[in-house]
Order: sequence, then structure tokens, then C-alpha cells
Amino acid sequence: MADERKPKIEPYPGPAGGWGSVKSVTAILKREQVPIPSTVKELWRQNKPRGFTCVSCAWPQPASPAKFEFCENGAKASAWELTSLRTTPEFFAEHTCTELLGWSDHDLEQQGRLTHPLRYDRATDTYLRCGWSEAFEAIGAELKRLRETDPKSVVFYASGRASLETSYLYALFARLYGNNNLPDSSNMCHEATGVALRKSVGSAVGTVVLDDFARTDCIFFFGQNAGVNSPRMLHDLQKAAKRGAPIVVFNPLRERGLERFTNPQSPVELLAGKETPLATQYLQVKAGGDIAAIAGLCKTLVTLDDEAVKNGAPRVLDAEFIAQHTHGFEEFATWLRAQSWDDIEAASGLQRTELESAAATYAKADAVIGVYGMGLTQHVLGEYNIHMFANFMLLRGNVGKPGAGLCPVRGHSNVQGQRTVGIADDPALVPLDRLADQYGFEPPREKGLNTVETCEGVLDETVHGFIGLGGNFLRAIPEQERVTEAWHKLRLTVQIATKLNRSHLINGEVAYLLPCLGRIERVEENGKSQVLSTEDSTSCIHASVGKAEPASPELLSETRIVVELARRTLAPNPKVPWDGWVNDYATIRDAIEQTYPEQFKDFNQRMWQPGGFHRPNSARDRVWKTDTGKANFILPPVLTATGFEDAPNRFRLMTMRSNDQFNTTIYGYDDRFRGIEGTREVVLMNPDDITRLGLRDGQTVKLLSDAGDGVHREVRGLRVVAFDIPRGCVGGYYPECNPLIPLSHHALYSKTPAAKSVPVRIVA
Ligand SMILES: Nc1nc2c(c(=O)[nH]1)N[C@H]1C(S)=C(S)[C@@H](COP(=O)(O)OP(=O)(O)OC[C@H]3O[C@@H](n4cnc5c(=O)[nH]c(N)nc54)[C@H](O)[C@@H]3O)O[C@H]1N2
Ligand SMILES: Nc1nc2c(c(=O)[nH]1)N[C@H]1C(S)=C(S)[C@@H](COP(=O)(O)OP(=O)(O)OC[C@H]3O[C@@H](n4cnc5c(=O)[nH]c(N)nc54)[C@H](O)[C@@H]3O)O[C@H]1N2
Ligand SMILES: [Mo]
Repeated sequence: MADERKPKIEPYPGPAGGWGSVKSVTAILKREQVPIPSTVKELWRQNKPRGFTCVSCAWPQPASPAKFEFCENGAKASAWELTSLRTTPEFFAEHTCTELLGWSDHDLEQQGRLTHPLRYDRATDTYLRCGWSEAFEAIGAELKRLRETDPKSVVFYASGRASLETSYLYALFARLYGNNNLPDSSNMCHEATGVALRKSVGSAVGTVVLDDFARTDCIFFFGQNAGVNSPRMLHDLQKAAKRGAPIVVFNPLRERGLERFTNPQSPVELLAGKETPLATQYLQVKAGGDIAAIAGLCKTLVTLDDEAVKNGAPRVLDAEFIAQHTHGFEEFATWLRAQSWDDIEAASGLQRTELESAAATYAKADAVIGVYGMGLTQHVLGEYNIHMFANFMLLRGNVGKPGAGLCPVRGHSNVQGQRTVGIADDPALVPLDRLADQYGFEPPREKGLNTVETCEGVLDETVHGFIGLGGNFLRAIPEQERVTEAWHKLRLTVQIATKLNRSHLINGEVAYLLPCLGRIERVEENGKSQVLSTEDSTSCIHASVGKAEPASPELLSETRIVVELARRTLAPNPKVPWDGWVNDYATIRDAIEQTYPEQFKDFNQRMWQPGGFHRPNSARDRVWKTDTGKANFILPPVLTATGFEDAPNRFRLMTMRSNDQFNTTIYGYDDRFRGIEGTREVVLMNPDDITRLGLRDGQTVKLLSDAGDGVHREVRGLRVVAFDIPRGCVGGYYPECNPLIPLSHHALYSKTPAAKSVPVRIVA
């Protein structure tokens, strides 16, 4: 059930933003049939003090916002939630789950907001309307039974949208239940960042704040597509570019959002067709080639510095910073001197001269921000990509000084915050002793399951229950087919969601679909309006006030659902006031502050500050909480991040997002900036590779996984599209290509699925 238009593929001439953006927003408002006046009112409140925090990306909101502080994709995300379309019990009466599994991701969510709690009925293979208390009682009873046999057999998944308040209670629920099985979408996303930055600089998150963008001299971008995935950032980039700060991009694809931008909210720019060029240098690195590319940059800097020392010229490296703040520099410099340019060029796919020129730009800037995204994290050697990135930034002291820093761009709007308040499978990241004190229980100390381990547990039948606080687990994971098959053996599956997706159609023996309010909507408990809060990509925390009319009077807040489940499952504990909490969310924030006093001091007051308040970040203050007490230079074992050998006709598949999706939510079939309209069934290929394989542009092919593990994995019906992409690399869309990713194909330490270099073969 793809788009009915004939697919059209031709290069897009426009800039990011501009009229294209205006048109695209208009189209989605129409399709979602939103009431225009109230939607405009909501968009006006988006990302403003006393407004609500956008449900799309995690880019920060400025203290002094623009008139409309939203972007094309933020408007789409809001319209998606404000839609007037509804997925009612009558809809489910007409369609079995098996039938709905034949529908596309787009068509499922396009039915609109879920309206009533639903129980899955195996006999008829349909969802039936049920009452809330019936659902809570039944789920509570199942959870209690599973706990008696093995409290570690239940998994509490979270997709990174739920508020700090809900997330804190959800994590506490899991620990009181008896495990740390708290996988979240971050496990598939920036987990590699957390693991690697902790070792490199002793802080799991980025070190920049929004103000640094206003002061920076230069920005380096690795594998992050700002124009699509954090479009409000383009305003900050545009300002930096206008000030003359160079922007250097490393990306296999020429992403339009990093090339040029027209502010769609500026009538002057729109009418005059004014574009701001963004990237001053664009390096089309091979997928998985960043370790080598950064090695080339660092080698150049070390060589220039060696010469400077020899000639008594000013140093190129920040020698003082390196001496005072870092560990392992000499080993790193020795390693760099030993790397040959031939190897660096071969592994990165870039020319030495290009890398030298980028290094010269870096060396000239006093303060550099380094931005990165999934292009670095989703590789087998994802952690080493990040170590190399940190090494590069440390060479000139670009961590912990104004206008400089590490900027991993986070995914979901509260994914970073969920980890902050305890959603973590690794108990070392959680103040368990404090929880023990606060709530008078012995928290489980054993490591819990992350996303990949949850899939393993489902396959080996040690996991028996799954609760999903949002998300689309079975569509977002690798190895979809095997895990989906095994999923039916689960005893209990509970999905808390706003809209219908594929994960709701594959059920355990006992299964419930519980519809919840979205962040844009008014939350009332106990007759009082409640406020939520979230943390953005720069560790900044702010209040979010939903005001829109709920999509259905039956909906409950996520917080209420979590509380009711916990109350029906756990024995009463006077120190755990579920009822008090849910009746007044400010008391949940007090509890958060009690658990994390350094991070959340005066939480209830400070969250109202325009622009929010920042959690402290030790690396930003140049305090290094690492094993050496310094920022560490860390050597990569090899120059390529793919984790597999190159072989004839083995390609590196990057699975990517289009401009018309939010993760597994597919708004439409256009990827405007890449010039692809009306289809997602494509494989982007270098023209030389097309010729070499004897294929032609427009031909239909299938992709086979080439992991060498004997498992057959394929995706059929993809149209070959000749594209400006490095030879040996191909591009396809996530989630359609996920069946090709083996479960074992993940980053070494964090187990982030390696979705940006999947070994595949192409067959006509
Ligand atoms: N509108 C919208 N916004 C979103 C999302 C969405 O789906 N839609 N998703 C949200 C989420 S959860 C996340 S995590 C973020 C994701 O945002 P991004 O981090 O931007 O993720 P992707 O679009 O998957 O890929 C980023 C870029 O990596 C490049 N790339 C691929 N392989 C490599 C490589 O080996 N090296 C380098 N240097 N580059 C590479 C790709 O060409 C692409 O431009 O966005 C968030 N925001
Ligand atoms: N091949 C490949 N796979 C990937 C990636 C990739 O780049 N390539 N990216 C990975 C990344 S970065 C991520 S973050 C994951 C995403 O994985 P998930 O977070 O699991 O997936 P989403 O698509 O964000 O979840 C969408 C669903 O969330 C529900 N939802 C939306 N809003 C709300 C809300 O407010 N409350 C509740 N309770 N539910 C809500 C809706 O039902 C919607 O259908 O996918 C990962 N998978
Ligand atoms: Mo993500």
C-alpha cells in the first residue's frame, strides 16, 4: 500500500527550508485533517517558555524564542498528534491483526489516534474494547505471576518520548519489580556515545550549550543530518555561517540541509529566494571510514605541530591543555606518525589534500564545535569512531571552553532525560543506594537487558513479558523476522501508545494496547492541570505544558498508566506514594530531586526559567571523571569501523531516515532533499557500481545480507537509483531494510545495532 503516485526521482534544486518546507507542512496539515485555528495556536506555543516541548527532535529551545519556534518536521510531528483521525474499537472490529500486518507502517498510523484501551483476543485475532480497571487488574495479575517464577523475565522498554516524571516512576517500577531490564531506544541510538564519551572525557553526554553556537569559530559535522533530523539547528548554523565560521562536513551523502538553507519563517528570505550556503567543505567519506578520516586530520595536526616545534614557530596543538588535562597523547601521536597516507586514503575514501585542508581550517579556529549523529554511533566500531572524534577535539583543547565542545545530537525529545532519571540497564549508572534509602527496598544490582539482549532473551525464551512505554520495538530492531516469530511465545505484551503500529499487531498470549495522552495535550489529575518536563540534547531541562484537547476522553496520561500498573503489581510500601505522586506531578519532581540532588536542585522552580536550566557537566568544567582522572586519548584497533572485511561485491548498506518520517512513523513517501518522490523502496548506488554489476538505473533488485553467518536475510523489490554516494556504499531506508541486519551486528561495547554499515549483496 505504498504511495499511489508514480515514483519520481530527480535531483532537488532547492535549499533546505524555503518554500519546499512551507509546502510540505501545508500538505501534512491537510492530510491529518487538523483543525487549522487550534493547530496554529498550538504551533505558536511550541518550544516556548510556558509552552510545550516539541515531540520531534531533542534540539534545545532558546531562552528568547523566535515568533514561531518550530520547523517543518516539528510541525509535522505536532500535526501527527493533533490529527482529527481516530483508530476506534469499531476499526479493530473490522480488521484482524493478521490482516493489519499486511498494511504499511504509514497506513497503520494514518488511521489516527487510539481512543480506547484494548485487549487482544486470540480466538478472533482482533482487539476488543475493554475497561481500564479490567486491563490494569489483568496485567497486574500476570506480572505478579511472572515475578513469582522469575522477576528477571519481564522487560520494561521505553522509547525516548515519555517525560522525566513518567520515566522516573517507570524505572522505579522495574526496580521494585526486581530487575534492571530497562532497554530504551537510546540502546539503538547514542548508546555508543554514552559508553565512549565516559571513557574519553568522563561524561556520557555532550558538553555544548546553545550559547556556544553563537560564539563558535568553526563547526565540524560527522554523520548527522541536521536539515532533516534537527532542523531548528539550521538557524544556529545559518547564523554561524553568516558570521563567517567555516562548517566542515563528513558525510557519504551530500545532504542538502548541510549545503544551503533558506529560513522558511523569514518572508524576506523566502520572497527573495535568498539562500545561505552552509558547508564550506564537504567530504564524502565512505560509510565506516571516519576513523581513518579523523586519523588523517589528527596526523596533519601532529605533523604541523612537529614542524612548528622544530622551527620555533607557535604551536599548532594546545600543548598546555594536553599536558594539564589529558592522558595518552604520546602514544596517540606515535600511532598517528606510523599510519600511512595510503592506508588513510583507502579506508576513508578521501584524498590526503582534502583532509589536510580540513585540518588547516580546524587549526585556524580558536573554538570548534564537533557535531555528530548516527553516522558515527551505528557501526561495529562505533565507540572508536567517537574516541577518535574526542581525540581530535582534545588536540586543541576544544572541550570545556566557550564556543567549543562535543555535540552528539540526540534523537527522541526526552531520550537523554530518561537515562538521567534512571532508565538504564546498567545499574552502575543509577544511584541505587540512594533509591534503597529513599524507598526502603533492596534494588536489584545485576545488569539488566538492553535492546539487543532483550531480543536474545525473546529468542532463547528467557523473556516472558514485555511492556513498551511508547515506541515500535519490533520495527526498530535488527533481525526483525526471527524476533517477530519468537514474540508470539511471550506470555504477556503490553503496549502504551498514541497510534497503531506493527509492534501492536504481534502479540503475546495475554496482550493489551493502552492508549495515552500525547505531550501536546492537557493532562489533568485529581481535577488539577499537570505539567511535565524533559531534557534536551544539551542537558537542559524545561517544563512542558500541554493544553490541547485530548484526542479522546478515555485517554489516560502515561504517568497514570505506569502508576496504575505498579499499584496492581507491587505490594503497598508506605515510602512509595504512587497515589500522591500521580495526583500532583510536582511531588514526583521533588522525589527526582531527592534522588539526584546535584542534578535537579530546585527542580520545581528552575524548570520555569526561559530556556530551562542545565544539569552540571563535569567535562564542560574540565573535571575528568575517567579512570586516569584526565581526558584520555584512545587508540582505535583498525582504521575501518564496519567490523567486516571488504570482499568483491559486498557492499556497505547505510539505513537512513527520509525527510518524511520520524523513525518508524512514516508521514509520507517523499524524501524531498534527496529528490525521491512517491516511494521508499529504493537502493541508492554509485553509477560506477551499477555499471560494474551489470545493472541499470530504475531496475528492481533484492538485497541479501552478507554477514557470513549462514542465515538467509533479504529485502526484495528495491529500485536501483543512481546517486552521488561513494563506491562500495549503498543507501536504503530504515525501517524497511531492518530485516537485513543480523542481531549480532552491533557496536562492540554498547551493542548499538550497526545500522550504518550492514554487509549486503545486490541481486537482480
Ligand atoms: N524529522 C525527524 N527527526 C528526527 C528523527 C526522524 O526520524 N525524523 N529521528 C530522531 C532520532 S531517534 C535520531 S537518533 C536522530 C537521528 O538523526 P541523524 O543522526 O541525523 O540520523 P540518520 O538520518 O540516521 O543518519 C545521519 C547521517 O549519517 C550519514 N552517515 C551514514 N553512515 C555514515 C558514516 O559511516 N559516516 C558518516 N560520517 N556519516 C554517515 C547519513 O548519510 C546521514 O546523513 O534524529 C531524531 N530526529
Ligand atoms: N536500520 C535502522 N534501525 C534503526 C535506526 C536506524 O537508523 N536504522 N535508528 C534507531 C534509533 S536511533 C531509534 S531511536 C529507534 C527508534 O525506536 P522506537 O523509539 O521504538 O520507535 P519510534 O518509531 O520512535 O516509535 C513510534 C511509536 O511511538 C508511539 N508514540 C509516539 N508518541 C508517543 C507518546 O507520546 N507516548 C507513547 N506512549 N507512545 C508514543 C507511537 O505509537 C508510534 O507508532 O530505532 C532504531 N532503529
Ligand atoms: Mo534515535
